[in-house]
Amino acid sequence: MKRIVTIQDISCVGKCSLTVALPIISAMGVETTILPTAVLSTHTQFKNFTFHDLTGEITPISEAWKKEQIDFDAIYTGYLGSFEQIHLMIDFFREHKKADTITIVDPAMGDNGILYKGFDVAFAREMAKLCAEADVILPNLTEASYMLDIPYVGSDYDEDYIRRVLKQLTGLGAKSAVITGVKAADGRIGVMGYLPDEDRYFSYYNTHLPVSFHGTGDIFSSTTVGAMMNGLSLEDALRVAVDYTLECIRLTMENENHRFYGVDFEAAVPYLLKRLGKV
Ligand code: PXL
Repeated sequence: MKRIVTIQDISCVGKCSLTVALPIISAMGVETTILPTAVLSTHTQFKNFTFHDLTGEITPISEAWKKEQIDFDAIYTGYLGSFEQIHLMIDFFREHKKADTITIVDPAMGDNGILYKGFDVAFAREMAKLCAEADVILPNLTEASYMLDIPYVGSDYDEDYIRRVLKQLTGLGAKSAVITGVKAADGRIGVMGYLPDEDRYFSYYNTHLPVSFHGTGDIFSSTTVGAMMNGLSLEDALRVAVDYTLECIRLTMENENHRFYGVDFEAAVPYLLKRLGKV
């Protein structure tokens, strides 16, 4: 069984970061070890939340794993809370990346042109340094724009524009880049990616439901990681992630009593497993 480690916060209530990565990647038949970077009562989109930083735990845990010779087929980082945590992730990659370990960075920092509470332009520039070290990076256009220090263009773009941004992203050093939440000219939504080694762009879109839920970026990234660990290429894994995320949103909309803070990803797990041919 493949083993990955995902490094992000635990938002106890909120259906994001580790509380979606752990169940989704595990359900896909991949051992999912975690390195929690902070414990919050909820994610930061709630009015009241607590935040307990766990930065001091990262190096001791990493060193203990090294002594135990625990290694990983993939290292997947998500929401990080400080400059120091970004630097520790760069160290973690150097310590734990074997020749065949895939590193995936979701620079979860913002959406719709706005950075989440507590982040600024300087943080985004620092996150770009972690992206430089990664095999795969999964920003949305907001995060990409902040990391590259270019204006956020909203919905006012075409595929050519996204191709230019992707090229700039791989220029940072990442081995491949993907932009999530890309809107196609025909109204669908999905991803565009660039593989510099092959000098090849790709895209994949599906239905755009006109709603927005928190945590869908984390569901998307987790699914991409899990699908790659099931042997899919990045491009094929992204197709599964687009379709599963859509299914999560679709089922959430069908549920009159859905939570306001996240999607019913649990209800769509059977779809995901069928899609991977596991059931
Ligand atoms: O889904 C991204 C995310 C993860 N973790 C925390 C967050 C957010 C987005 O706001 O607040 C704590």
